[in-house]
Amino acid sequence: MKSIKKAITVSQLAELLSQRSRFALFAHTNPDGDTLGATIALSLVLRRLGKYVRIFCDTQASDKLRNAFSEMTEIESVFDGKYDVMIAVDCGDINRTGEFASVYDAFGETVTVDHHGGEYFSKYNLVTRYASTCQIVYELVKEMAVAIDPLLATYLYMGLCTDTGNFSHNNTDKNCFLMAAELCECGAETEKVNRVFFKDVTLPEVRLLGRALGRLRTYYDGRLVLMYLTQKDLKEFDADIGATSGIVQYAINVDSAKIGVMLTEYTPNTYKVSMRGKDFSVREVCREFGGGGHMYASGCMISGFLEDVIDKIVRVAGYTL
Ligand SMILES: [Mn+2]
Repeated sequence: MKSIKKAITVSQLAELLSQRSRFALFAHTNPDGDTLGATIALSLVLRRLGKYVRIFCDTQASDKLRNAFSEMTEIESVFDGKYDVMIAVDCGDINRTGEFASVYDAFGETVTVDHHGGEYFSKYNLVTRYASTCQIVYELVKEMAVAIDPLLATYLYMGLCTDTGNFSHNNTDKNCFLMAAELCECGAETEKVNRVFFKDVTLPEVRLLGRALGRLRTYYDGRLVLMYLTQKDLKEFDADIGATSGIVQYAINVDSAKIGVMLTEYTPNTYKVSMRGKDFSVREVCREFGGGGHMYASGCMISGFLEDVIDKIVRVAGYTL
């Protein structure tokens, strides 16, 4: 256990980085655009300064991402090497470092760079409540007076654009647009980032979406919108469960919907349930089934025959709808 855990400023981090030479960076488990963008951006900055850097993440980025952004293929899933400093990027708690949590926790010189604002778990903590961790790395880049080339600009843009839902969530403020403007000027590949993260779908994904939409059901005058997919569907389109992740959004996007529900058969007769709420907290509904999550985005697992599972969800949601 580390004894002191303290907050540091951007300039203190810049100084610390300049004094050390070997760095292990950690992106969070099931990496998103922000952790990947911020971690790789930080690695580019450190290497530009002549430092030795390796990046670890216990989950590989998707084929789609690795094909589009070659730097992502350098991310390692097995820990190795000797370092002066370990940095957890975009991790709100130590469990976000996944399989590296014990290695990380046992090390003395650790730094968190994050925007979630959880409890400090590193020796040094640069935690700012921005929309994305990439904004903190951007400040660091400014502080260290590193020139922003198109590659660095692209990775900084990646986290900014994905954690703001392509500049549409309510965390999007003037500073997000100002940063985006400068990154554009520096040659960020904004169109490519936008396409890969927000537009590209695989054939199995779009076929599953079609199947789910064809089965759309509504309850309570359209306030509950529900869809489902079975293991048979997944097999038919040669898809894994990850290919269904965006589908629930189509349910909640229906203008009358307060709750959007997507059921996917995970193992025979056990359903992974994703819920989205609109001005309505779905967390309580999921808690009834032993799940949880955020107010407007929650999930749970329910076992049973499909129609029984649907009946249960409709009944429980109906208490408060
Ligand atoms: Mn983030």
